[in-house]
Amino acid sequence: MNLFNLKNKNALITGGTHGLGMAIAEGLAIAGAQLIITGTTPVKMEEAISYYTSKGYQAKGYLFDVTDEKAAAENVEKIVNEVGEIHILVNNAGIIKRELAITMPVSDFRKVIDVDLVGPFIMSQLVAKQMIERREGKIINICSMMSELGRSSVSAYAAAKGGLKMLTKNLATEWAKHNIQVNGIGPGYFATSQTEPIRVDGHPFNEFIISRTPAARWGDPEDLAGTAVFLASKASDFVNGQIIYVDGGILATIGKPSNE
Ligand code: GCO
Ligand code: CA
Repeated sequence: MNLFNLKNKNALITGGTHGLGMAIAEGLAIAGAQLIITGTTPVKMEEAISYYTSKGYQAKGYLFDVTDEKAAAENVEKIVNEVGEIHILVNNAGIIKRELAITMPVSDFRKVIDVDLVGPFIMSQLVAKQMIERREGKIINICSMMSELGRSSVSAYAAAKGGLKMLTKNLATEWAKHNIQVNGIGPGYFATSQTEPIRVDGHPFNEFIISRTPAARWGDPEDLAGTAVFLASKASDFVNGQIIYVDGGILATIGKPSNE
């Protein structure tokens, strides 16, 4: 099906060295895209690139911090020279700090906002400049359940991810006329290293998530690939500013009593 084909497209995935970013990158590669992976940890980058290459995907890695606007600008320029124009940008890189608001150091709050919200702004601005010239582009922001819901101990993350949802709508508003589609994916609770501390068997949070999710399981990172391909492809050319929640139904329901 032509609509979902990503042949000859270059896709940049921030934080595509592990977790959800890696599963999204793999989905895009299977649809035909060339991968540009950014990250900050050399060892993880090496492992990721050799994984992608072993699978037969084309992948090149760039080490820089998305919150460093100078490094980001230099690297985007380098990428365009070495790989070519960026057709698809996935703002996936993110961090979380689980601390109660009453005692959370302001510096931690700022750090989360910087990585999860300012980083996507910096990358979108840089990449959109060439997308506007080409009159074509796809930007996908990785949002969260916390784009819609609060949870004790994740105030900075929720503020950043709620902000990222609104940034998505605003960028879509400004850039739709240039044929750039800016949308978001809101993953529910997925089995990744980020959720590992709260996912252990017997941990009350593990049971809570399974009972709170109509699909009655944690998401598998591969569950995101189809939505990522859709939002990266021609199939979504008139979809602007939407957040698609891939959450096993969490946001669809009020939940159920524990005896049900
Ligand atoms: C948490 C989780 C979440 C998830 C995810 C949910 O502590 O509640 O880590 O924040 O990572 O983003 O959509
Ligand atoms: Ca799997």
